[in-house]
Amino acid sequence: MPHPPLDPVAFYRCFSQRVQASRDRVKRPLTLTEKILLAHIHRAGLPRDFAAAPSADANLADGEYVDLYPDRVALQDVTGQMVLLQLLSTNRRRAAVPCSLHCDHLIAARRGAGPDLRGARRRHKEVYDFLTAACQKYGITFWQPGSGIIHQVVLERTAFPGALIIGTDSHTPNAGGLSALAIGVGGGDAVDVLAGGAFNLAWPKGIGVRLTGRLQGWSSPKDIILKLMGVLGVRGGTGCVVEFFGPGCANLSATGRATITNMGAEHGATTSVFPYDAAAAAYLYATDRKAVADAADTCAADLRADDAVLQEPDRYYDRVIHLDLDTLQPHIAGPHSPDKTRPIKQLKEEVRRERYPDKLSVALIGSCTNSSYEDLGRAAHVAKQAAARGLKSKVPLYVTPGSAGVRQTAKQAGYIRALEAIGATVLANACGPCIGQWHRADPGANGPNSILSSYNRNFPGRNDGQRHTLSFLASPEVVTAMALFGRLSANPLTDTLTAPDGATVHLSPPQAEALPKRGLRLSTAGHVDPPRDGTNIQVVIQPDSDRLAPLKPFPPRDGKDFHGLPVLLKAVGKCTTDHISPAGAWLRYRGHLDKIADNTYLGAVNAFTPKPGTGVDVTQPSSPPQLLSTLARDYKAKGMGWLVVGDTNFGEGSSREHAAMQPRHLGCCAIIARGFARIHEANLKKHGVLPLIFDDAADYDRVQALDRVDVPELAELAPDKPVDVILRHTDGTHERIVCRHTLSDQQIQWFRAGSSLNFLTRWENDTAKSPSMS
Ligand code: MIC
Ligand code: SF4
Repeated sequence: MPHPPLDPVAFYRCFSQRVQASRDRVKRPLTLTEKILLAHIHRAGLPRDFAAAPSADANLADGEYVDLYPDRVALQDVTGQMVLLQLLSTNRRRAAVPCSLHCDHLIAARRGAGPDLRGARRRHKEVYDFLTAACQKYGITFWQPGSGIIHQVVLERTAFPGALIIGTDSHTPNAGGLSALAIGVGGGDAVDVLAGGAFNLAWPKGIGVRLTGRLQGWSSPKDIILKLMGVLGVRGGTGCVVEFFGPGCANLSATGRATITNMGAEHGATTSVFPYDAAAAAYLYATDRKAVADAADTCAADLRADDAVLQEPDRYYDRVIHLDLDTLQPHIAGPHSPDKTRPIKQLKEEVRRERYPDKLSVALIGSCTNSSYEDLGRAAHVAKQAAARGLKSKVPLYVTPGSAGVRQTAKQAGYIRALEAIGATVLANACGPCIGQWHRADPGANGPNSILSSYNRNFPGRNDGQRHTLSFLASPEVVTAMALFGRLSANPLTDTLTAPDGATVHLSPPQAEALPKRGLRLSTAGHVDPPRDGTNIQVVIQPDSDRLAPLKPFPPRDGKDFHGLPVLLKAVGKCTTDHISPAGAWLRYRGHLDKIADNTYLGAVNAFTPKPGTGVDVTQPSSPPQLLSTLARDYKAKGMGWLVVGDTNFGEGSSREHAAMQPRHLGCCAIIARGFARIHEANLKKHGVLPLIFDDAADYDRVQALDRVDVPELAELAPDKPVDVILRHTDGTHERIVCRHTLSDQQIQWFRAGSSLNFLTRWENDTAKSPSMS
């Protein structure tokens, strides 16, 4: 049965009561993050229904695990396949909470929206049919290909202030622009919640970002997050929620705020959030949700940090950063990392010094982080100035609108026409080149070249699969302007263009309204609501399919210590999920674990071999290096487990649980790293791989190519207890090193059971056998 629509009046009444109860209990003012988390904590033994359960005690200790009950779950088509395959292996008959699935990642950019969509429907029919049937079965709303990118659609339709949302995509924090606490998770977390369990989260620290002033000229919300990326780096937000406050917030639209919270995924924060106010309400009106705004208005004070927090932020946030929007310059990030940022005016000199290819080969605007009506409006304003003087983009320029609603409204406003007038190709409302779904045809692609986009990630190989492409990030308006210059070293704020008639053209700063006067044109087409009863719907997977395969449970751990594990890979430097399980062409195998496992660690740089993605066979060290997936399969066939050694922020980037399931499927027992990205670490725990952290980061250097590694005393594994690891070197010597871990009692049980899903299904079976527990 579909879930009943949100009752905003009941939600906000209850929200306020819970916030008040929590404040009384902890006896101090609360941040917005704390309010939303406390309002969604579950106390064992109480009904889970939001309206029924009072909020529980929490001592708000950083890092302590709490059980939360989210209001909604969002899935997309490539991570969603694994979620639904896991759900099929439980006894669940219907998703326990409202959920939507969005078809956005599989649509490849080739010729433009129409043909690309038709191509995707043909090529991915089997997967779309599977997703449709599984959504119908579990009562999940299905958003068809073309309806939009998950985070823009969630913002437009289902997110609401004060909500706790989880989504199987790292950019789920986008909804923080509308004052929801929206957290990117791996599929395993979504399965737990859809199956009726809790979302287990380590209590985050708080980073407060105080905004003052108003953006000027070419500066935009993208520059706020790019600036912040420079301050925090790709790890600076780890374990924290970034909460914005201060008078500058009022000058940003909800979609502009969403750009900032979306890209917060790049500094590793659990999520980011803005307070609720008139701009958020305006967005609710524009997306046909006046009733939600009216109800939220009744408890607006509970949808922002308490006044005492705002007066003394240093007392209540672990760190406070101040950004003055009046003086903020437009920024550009890149290449290869989103935290390599600088004001545009500094890039010219750097291009020369670093010998970055100056000629831009492609420019792209859109992606979930910058594809709103306002974004397209500002880009179109630049395009209009150029078109009026007969200028065209000097490089191919691609545009991905965020949703069908944005596209339609932008079309009506003339934005699409303005962009097409300078030569832009408008692609489907989908991820496309942002995730390597891009049939790049320009000649520039064949060697080192520079591309510029308004996307959020720029890891090597991400967009076009070519590690030699240098990818830079900026706001949509800056990308559009730079496309007119065709040069990376151009500064559209100061440089001039020459029109075909010889006249000098100086682009003036972009201007556009945040929202159309009559609201966004949201159509009812594009989504399929589930039937009242889907229990009898059959979800068919063809036995010979290379796209989908039912999941076999991972074997439980046998209780023995790990002994003599070879080191499959010692990753050097950045090892993102794009290095561990690349996307692009591999996205088609996201529903087939064994097939996609062939790409495992394909992009990882191994300390022991010259070519990324390869490793040395410890059983035949003189043989040539092999593909890591082949080597892992070989060890597995020989009955040998193995481990991986990683550097800092291991598994940075996406939420894809494939990056944990694939190694597990191929026999990975443990990963020892200098540190993990939050979602990847959670995914490893969920799928029964032991994530260990070098207590002394320098011990990373002790690991040698042909070492065999023991992890003794696994039976003693306990929360907060260090774990000894023994490195046995080939010269007969050994070294004992100390590792830490962040496993809770429950997560240790998952490890022993082989995975959290094994643990869940065992629990379900026990519950079914014992009527007294049902
Ligand atoms: C991404 O931007 O990397 C993705 C593709 O959206 C991923 C999800 C995935 O790998 O399916 C993410 O960010 O979580
Ligand atoms: Fe899609 Fe790119 Fe956003 Fe990921 S970051 S959801 S691939 S648009």
